[in-house]
Amino acid sequence: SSMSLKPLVDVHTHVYLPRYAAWLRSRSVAPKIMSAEGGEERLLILENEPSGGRPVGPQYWDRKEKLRFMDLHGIDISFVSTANPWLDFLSAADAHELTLGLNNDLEEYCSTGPSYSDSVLKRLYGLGLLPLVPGITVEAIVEAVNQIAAAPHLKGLIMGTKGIGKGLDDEALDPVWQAIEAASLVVFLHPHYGVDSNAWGDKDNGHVLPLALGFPFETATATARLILSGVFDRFPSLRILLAHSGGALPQLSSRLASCIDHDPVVASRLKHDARFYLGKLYFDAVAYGPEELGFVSEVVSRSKRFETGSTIKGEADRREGSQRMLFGTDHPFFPPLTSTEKWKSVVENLEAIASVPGWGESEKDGVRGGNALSLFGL
Ligand code: 5CU
Repeated sequence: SSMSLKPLVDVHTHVYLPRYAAWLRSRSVAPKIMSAEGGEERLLILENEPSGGRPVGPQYWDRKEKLRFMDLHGIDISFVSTANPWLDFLSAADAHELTLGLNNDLEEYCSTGPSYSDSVLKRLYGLGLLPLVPGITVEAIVEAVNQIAAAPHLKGLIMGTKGIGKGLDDEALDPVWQAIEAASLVVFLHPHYGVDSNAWGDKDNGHVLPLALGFPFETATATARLILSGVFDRFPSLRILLAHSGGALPQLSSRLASCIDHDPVVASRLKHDARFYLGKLYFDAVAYGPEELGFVSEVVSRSKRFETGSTIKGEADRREGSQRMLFGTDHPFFPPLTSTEKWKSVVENLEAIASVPGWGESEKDGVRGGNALSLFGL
C-alpha cells in the first residue's frame, strides 16, 4: 500500500491562487502586487517592507511550479494553504465572497491534480480559508467551516492571529471552534504581523527581524491567548498545528506557566498547568536546526507530566514528542538568493530532521510524512 512507501509530506507550503493574486493586483496599498520593469511583478506583503517588496511570479500561483518544486525536493504530498495575510484586509462582504470562491478554487487545484504513485491518495491537499474579519457574522464563518468539511480534498484551514479583530481568545469564536472540532478539521495557525522592523532600533536589516523573531513571537502570543482563554478546556479535541515549530512558545512555556501561577487575574482560570496544553498542539518542523527540533519534541512530551505526574525520560520523551511534529518547507518563501538546484531552506530542514539527537529512523520517518498522514486522516 501507499503507506509503506514512506512519503515525504509538506504541511507548510503556500499559494496565492489566481483569484487572490488578481485581488492583490487591484490594490494600491499593501498587501498588493505591482507591475515592475520588464513586465515583472513585485509583491508587497507589508506596507513598510524593505526595497519595494519582492519579485513575485508563477511560483506563487501556478500548480505546475508547485509540483516542479515538490519533484525537485522529493516531496510526495503537499498540504497547500493560502499565504498571509489571507483575507485580513477585506471588508466582511468581500471576505465572505472571496472565501467561498477560494475554497472552491483550492478544492479544484487539489482534486484535478496528480495522484500519489498508484494509490488513492492525491499529491495535493488543501487547507481552506475562513472569512475572519471584523464585522463578519459567526454564521458566515461557520458556513465556510462547513464548506471546507464538505470538500473532499480540503483537510483543514489556515488562520492568522487576529480572529475577527479581537484576537483568538474572543469568546465570539466559540461556535467556530466548536464547528471546526465537530468537523475534525485541522487548524494551521500562522503569523503575519510580527513585530515592527523599527522595534528597539532603526538600522535597516531587511526583513530579518520581523520574520525571524517577530513571526515566532506573534505565534507564541496568539497560542498563549488560546491557552489562557480556556479554548483547549472547552474544545479538547481541537487540533491546532503551529507554524515555525510553535514560534517562541516552546522556549517560553515554563515562564508562561510561572507568570500565570503568580497572576491574580488568571491563576485559577485553567484546569491545568499551561505546559499541559503544549501536548495538545502540533508543530511543523520548520525550525532549521536539529537541536531546536529535539528541544520542541521534548517540551511537547513533557506536557504529560502535568497530567499524569510521570517523570522525565529524556530521549524517550523526544521520541514520543516527535509524533506531534511535521515536515514543512514554507515554499514559495525563502527561495535561494543565488541560483542553486535545491533550495537551502528545504535541504536544511530535511538535514535537521535527519540528525535530531534521540530520534530513531521511525521517528524521523514520522516527522517526514507519517505524522501528517495520521493528523490529516489519510
Ligand atoms: O518572507 C516572508 O515574508 C514570509 C511570509 O510573508 N510568510 C511566510 O509564511 N513566510 C515568509
